[in-house]
Amino acid sequence: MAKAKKASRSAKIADIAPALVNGMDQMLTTDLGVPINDDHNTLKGGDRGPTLLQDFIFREKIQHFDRERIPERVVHARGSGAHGVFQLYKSMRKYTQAAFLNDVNMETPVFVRFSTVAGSRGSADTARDVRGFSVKFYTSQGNYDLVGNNIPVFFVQDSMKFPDLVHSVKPEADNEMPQAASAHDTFWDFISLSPESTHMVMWTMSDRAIPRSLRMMEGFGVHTFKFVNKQGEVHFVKFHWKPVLGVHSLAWDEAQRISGKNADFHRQDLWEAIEEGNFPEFELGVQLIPEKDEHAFNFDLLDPTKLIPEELVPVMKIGKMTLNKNPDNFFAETEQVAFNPGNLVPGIDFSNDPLLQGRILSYTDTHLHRLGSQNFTQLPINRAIVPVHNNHRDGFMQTHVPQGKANYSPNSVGGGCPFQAMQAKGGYTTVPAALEGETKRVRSRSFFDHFSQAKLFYNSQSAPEQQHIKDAFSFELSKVKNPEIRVRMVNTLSNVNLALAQYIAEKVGVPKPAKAGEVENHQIPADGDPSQYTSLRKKSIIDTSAALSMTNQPFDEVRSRCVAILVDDNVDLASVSKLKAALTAAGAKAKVIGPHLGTTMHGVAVDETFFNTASVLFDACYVPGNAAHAKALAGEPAAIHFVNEQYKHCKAIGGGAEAMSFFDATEVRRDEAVVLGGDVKAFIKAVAQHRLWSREAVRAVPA
Ligand code: HDE
Repeated sequence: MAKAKKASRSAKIADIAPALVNGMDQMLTTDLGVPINDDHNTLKGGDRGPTLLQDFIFREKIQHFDRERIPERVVHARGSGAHGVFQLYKSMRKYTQAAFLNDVNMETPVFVRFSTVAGSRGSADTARDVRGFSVKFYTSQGNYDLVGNNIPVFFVQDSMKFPDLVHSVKPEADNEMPQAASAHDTFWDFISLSPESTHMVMWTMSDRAIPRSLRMMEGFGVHTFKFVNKQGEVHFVKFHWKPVLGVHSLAWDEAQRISGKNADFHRQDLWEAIEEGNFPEFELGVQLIPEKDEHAFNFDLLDPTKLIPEELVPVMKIGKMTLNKNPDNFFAETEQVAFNPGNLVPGIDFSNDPLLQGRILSYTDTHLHRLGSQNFTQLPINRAIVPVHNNHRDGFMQTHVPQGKANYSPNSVGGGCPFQAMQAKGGYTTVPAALEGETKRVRSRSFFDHFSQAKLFYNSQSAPEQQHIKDAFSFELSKVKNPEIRVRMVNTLSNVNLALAQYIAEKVGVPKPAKAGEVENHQIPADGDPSQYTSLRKKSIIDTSAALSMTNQPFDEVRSRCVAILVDDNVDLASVSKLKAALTAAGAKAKVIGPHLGTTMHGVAVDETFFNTASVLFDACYVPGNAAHAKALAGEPAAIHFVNEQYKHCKAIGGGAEAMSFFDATEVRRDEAVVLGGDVKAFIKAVAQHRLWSREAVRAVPA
């Protein structure tokens, strides 16, 4: 009866305003559907009179606008999102009952948000920082979130320390400076008093912290989780994301310049790649450790400052995520998405990692504050794709309209619904785990080896990568005003590598250490005995791990690489067209940079000008054309600067057979990534090599 009434009511409305009801018309209305006749002028008492309070249209518009912002995330405020799908290669049924990891025919929708950590929502993309790598899987058993980073370890071992860490890295409390940067006193003060952070800062001072693209970085679940199969058997698991395009970084000087030239560099790169059909792809990998081998390593699996070297436990690739759709609306999706490492599905469980345990609380708490109501799970981006039935009711911004009286369990008035899911039908059960010992506020001694994996990481880097780490520490610590902090940090680093510490000491004006110094751990309880808290000096199980160096990643792709073709007004159309065709056929993006927009004298369409763009926004450059063109371009200082800067940043540089005279006017010296003479194939190969880092040893370009 009630249903019939409703239907006849909407039929009537449809008769009166059909377009308004079915949403086919774009007529401007108030939030309650009242058509608006004038949206440009407030209601006034007379032509030049005051605005009247009775203007409900104006009041609604301004009051809505006044409330448009929600609190930004305390960390990871700056982020970019994308939709996609996850396709399993290999069933994991043997290890986990998670349905999306069992059936290779199932395609699971995902939403991903990449982020920086320290900067605020409007900060630049290319800051030196950890990148967040969060994935929400909308599975047939509810939502599962893998909320990781692009670095496999973390700064602190216990969630109690997270607010301290974050306060120290954020802009300083008195003057709110610097934005999105760890190069300041409070961060290094905290780090130099917390030896457990040493491994992680080796990573953040490496090129991993300045990715070339969000599409070209690894992702890690960081913590150890558990896979549980139908028989209740447990395997510990570490999650990895491996980018199909390989892992590539920017140069630090380049990253800083990009921050000024295009603060949205990564966001735009991700957006354009998806729009152009260059869908970012990441393979999901797992490292599996049988439960019985929990103590098989000389570090604790529960310690989030440790990784499991791939040489000890190989990464098994089990599926691929493809990001194939940009969000329709930034706020509704990327800003309102609520990730939570506590969102599990049957077959996946927590380990006792004390950092993970704290996160289980923190994320929901954050969402309640940021999104304003426990009903944030009803927002389209957070909603499960399977039906949700429970007795949760009411609250701010409730959008469900439950039917009937049964809002409690057990009930008979609703036929006992919703009823509990049997384990055999996929009802979530926590895997039984033995607990031991007394209640204690403590850090396990098994977490006290603070240097062996920091050493492993440093020793595994190629020579240019090690130089970049030296440079990054020298840069960051040179920004630290308090010399005591610099001394303390150099002392910490003397435990990782003495030559590294000595190099940095010289650069930041503090005494060079003669040997590895004792490191004080200040994270001890008020009544703690400091001798019980000194770092354990363990040796890593292996000396180097190839997987830790970016040099050992794939280098055969130019797909979506951005190549600048530099032209003057008299460049010939044929040479540009041929070059463009070859680059595009290889999958690269080619953009013509010229003296002005429009077309050149011989009809070459110009995409960007020397005035509105910059060399740092391109992966490589090429000077085409004939001798006259090369000579004319040599008279354009911006073109000379462009090429010199690309050379300085170790990029591939190409030139047509007749373009030599242009290069004579530059600082470019010949090496394997400078391909002059018109061999476009060889040039494309050089672009795929990403950067010729060894060129930095020259350090001769004043660009
Ligand atoms: Fe987070 N973290 N975190 N974190 N984190 C947040 O949650 C927190 C940690 C990570 O794209 C916040 O919704 C605590 C490790 C990512 O929306 C907050 C601890 C790792 C994102 C929070 C950690 C991460 C966050 C802020 C120590 C890598 C962005 C806004 C116990 C494995 C998610 C929000 C997105 C966001 C708390 C440590 C990754 C405050 C307490 C370790 C990728 O809840």
